[in-house]
Amino acid sequence: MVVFDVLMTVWDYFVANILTKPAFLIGFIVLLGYILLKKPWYECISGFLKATVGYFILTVGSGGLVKSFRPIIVGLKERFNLSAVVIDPYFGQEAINHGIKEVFGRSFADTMLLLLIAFVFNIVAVRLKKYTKMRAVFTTGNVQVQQAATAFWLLLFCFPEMGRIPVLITMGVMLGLYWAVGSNLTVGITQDLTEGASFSIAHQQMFGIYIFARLAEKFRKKGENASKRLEDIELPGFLSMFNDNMVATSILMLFFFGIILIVLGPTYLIKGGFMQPGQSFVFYILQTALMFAVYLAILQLGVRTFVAELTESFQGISNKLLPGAVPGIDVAATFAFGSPNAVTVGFMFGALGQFLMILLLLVFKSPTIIVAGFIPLFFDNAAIAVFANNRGGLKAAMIFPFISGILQVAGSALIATWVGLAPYGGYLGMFDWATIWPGFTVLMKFLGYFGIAIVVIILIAIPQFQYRADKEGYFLKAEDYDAWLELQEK
Ligand code: ASC
Repeated sequence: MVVFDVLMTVWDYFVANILTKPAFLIGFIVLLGYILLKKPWYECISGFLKATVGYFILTVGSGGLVKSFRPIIVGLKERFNLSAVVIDPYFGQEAINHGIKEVFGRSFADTMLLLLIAFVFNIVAVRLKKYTKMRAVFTTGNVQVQQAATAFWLLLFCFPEMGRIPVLITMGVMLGLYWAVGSNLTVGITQDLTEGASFSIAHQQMFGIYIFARLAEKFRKKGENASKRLEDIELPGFLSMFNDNMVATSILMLFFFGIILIVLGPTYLIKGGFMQPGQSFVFYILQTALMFAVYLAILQLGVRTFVAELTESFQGISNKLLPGAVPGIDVAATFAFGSPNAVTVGFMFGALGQFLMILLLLVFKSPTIIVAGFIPLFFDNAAIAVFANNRGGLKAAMIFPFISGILQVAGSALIATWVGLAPYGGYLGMFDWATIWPGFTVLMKFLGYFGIAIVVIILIAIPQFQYRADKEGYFLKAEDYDAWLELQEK
């Protein structure tokens, strides 16, 4: 028992300081990779520092966006005293923390243990990739915690009597598989987008990205009439100012947040501590909107800082420890690839879809009203647009985020109402959690343990189908993108 306690203490320390802090996790992965490549010690240290600093820069960018724009959008709820569910991962987690005791008489103290099971499970699955066909390790610990909380609620909703250990095992298997299979799904399309940067996505919309990326290909195949990619479009005349990403982002955000801020009004903004008393409202709006472009630029700088290190060093790991593996990282990393304007387009069309669906909920007097949250609006839909643009061009980059916006709201309203989370005011709301996971929940609720088995079988089967679709290129694409390109030319 003493040995177990010591091990758990070590693990808790690792989870709290490294596993749930992706900057350090990626830093240490780079360090380990360089050590395995037998690089001189000073290059190992440099690599560790550049990867960690770069990832922290990414976090400053994405965290700045979240901190500045989340309260503004949520402000709509407070300003108009709506009793509504905010779709946002942090609100979702709060709602679960509040409700879980009242509704199920439980609390979930086993997050650390769950992450242990799932992380080990993921690594073993990749080590056995000959059989599992799984190629990616999920490293974005901050979102794993939010997902664990949500999955815990969904599971208890289906199996209220399930004991502590069975819950832990079921969630370990289901979440571990979702992480391994989801990040594996995005390996090929991310290699295409980044031209072989050797990472994949580990976040909350991996299935969504994959489905829309594949659907986007339909737009490409139409020869002459193919939809152009954003980066290939040169706008004429005054519109040419939109060719510049910083200018385009600033103008569109000024428009978007300008409207919201005017609706909120200076009185609310001053009371809420957003605006200083005596500050010019016009310049407050201007500065707020322009900060969007600022944080986006920071985010992209961060990605550029760490990606090269990660690509090179991971060869050490994929040569020696986990053959042919790639790391799954935060979806924000994709915003530095493809057309930067796709990010803005995705955000805008996602917002259009979400607002339309919210309007429909109001019109049809839905028992649950949704308030759009910044994180699903931005990180899901911008990423979907980046991939859709890369594989299908501009039209795809407009249509799919729009559809995603509709699904995020409709799916979240349905699931949050059904499982009883709505009264607590929040739901995770990211694409997979508004579509795929509600689907899993239906299976489990109506088929019981048999439903769990079906979910597990579906997840295990997905990489097998991917592999069978391209036996020759499947592993090569993750291991050596240039060699894969050559294979395609043949
Ligand atoms: C999330 C979440 C965040 C952001 C971040 C994006 O889902 O909880 O803090 O997205 O990971 O970079």
